[in-house]
Amino acid sequence: MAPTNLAVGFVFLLTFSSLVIGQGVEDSGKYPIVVSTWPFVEAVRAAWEAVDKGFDAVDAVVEGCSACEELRCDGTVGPGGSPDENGETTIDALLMNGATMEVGAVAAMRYVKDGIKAARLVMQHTKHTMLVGDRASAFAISMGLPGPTNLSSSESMEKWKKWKENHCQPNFRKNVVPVDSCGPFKPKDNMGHNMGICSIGNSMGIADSRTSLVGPHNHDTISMAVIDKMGHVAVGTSTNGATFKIPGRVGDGPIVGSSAYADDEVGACGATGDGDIMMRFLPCYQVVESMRQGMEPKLAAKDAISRIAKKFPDFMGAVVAINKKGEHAGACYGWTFQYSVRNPDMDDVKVFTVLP
Ligand code: SD4
Repeated sequence: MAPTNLAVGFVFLLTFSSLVIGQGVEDSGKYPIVVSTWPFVEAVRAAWEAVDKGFDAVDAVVEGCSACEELRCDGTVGPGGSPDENGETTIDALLMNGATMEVGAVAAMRYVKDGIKAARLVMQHTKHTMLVGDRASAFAISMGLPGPTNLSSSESMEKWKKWKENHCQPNFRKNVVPVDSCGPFKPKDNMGHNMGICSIGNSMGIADSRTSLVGPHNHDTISMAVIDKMGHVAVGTSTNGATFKIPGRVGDGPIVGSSAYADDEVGACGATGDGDIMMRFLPCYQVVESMRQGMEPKLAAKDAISRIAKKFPDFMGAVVAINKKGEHAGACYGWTFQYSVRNPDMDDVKVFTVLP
């Protein structure tokens, strides 16, 4: 969450929403229900309004995620945030229908600000699952979305200029020379493996380089799950990814099973955090499959997170799990996580806080 928004957001939460604090929070459920990563209260309200009116889960997810893109939630959803090494903003988004297991995704999409609507176009009007880069933008525009649009904002440009002035530090490169400038970069010689010596990643230290790049202030994705009145489940994710990423980078956002997963027979999961690490573990697929085997949402969420933490003790991330009864729980590692819920028992969106 952007630091400037933190204080305002906290007052807002206390005033308009219940704030529930607890570790591995779980709540007995009901549906329809909307669950979203982070205190993206307006997005959850938009999805709730849709599902309460009778929209199906897929369309409610699109309404909710679109609201966040328009609001540019925390600067990390929609246009105008997370500049890459070239100062450009790109968008990753995913939509999954848990009734049909159809998926639509766009990755590293340029010039189009409506990520989740582009993902819906891929799902509903192609036989593919994911389109990437400029070709994803061209497809989205050809199918009626506005563009080409400059996705930068004065904030993203300002952030990028400061980073350039700081010799492009920190950055996502490793095992390259030079280490202290903006490049051009070349692979570092004597990496070790050519000579039968075990190389342990980055000589600067993986932990140090990641923690300075990935943190609560530059890593908030909306990942939303909805169960509609018919009991159908859908999920969606939208993000502009990681700040100062290498152009071409695709995060976990559009990777099905990583940032989100849904199956009508079981429930759903949404994830947020260090996507470069998380996508190696498909945590949301893991959560849904664990629930299928009978695990409660709380245990399934904790298990998926601890599998990652065991291998990457410096990673930051969280998942929120929801079963088909509407019971939900979150788990996190490396940071405090919040997720938002609206169900028929609540007067308004409730924000749950999960401690690491
Ligand atoms: C990514 N997971 O691109 C996303 C970013 C994010 O909270 O903010 N997650 O790595």
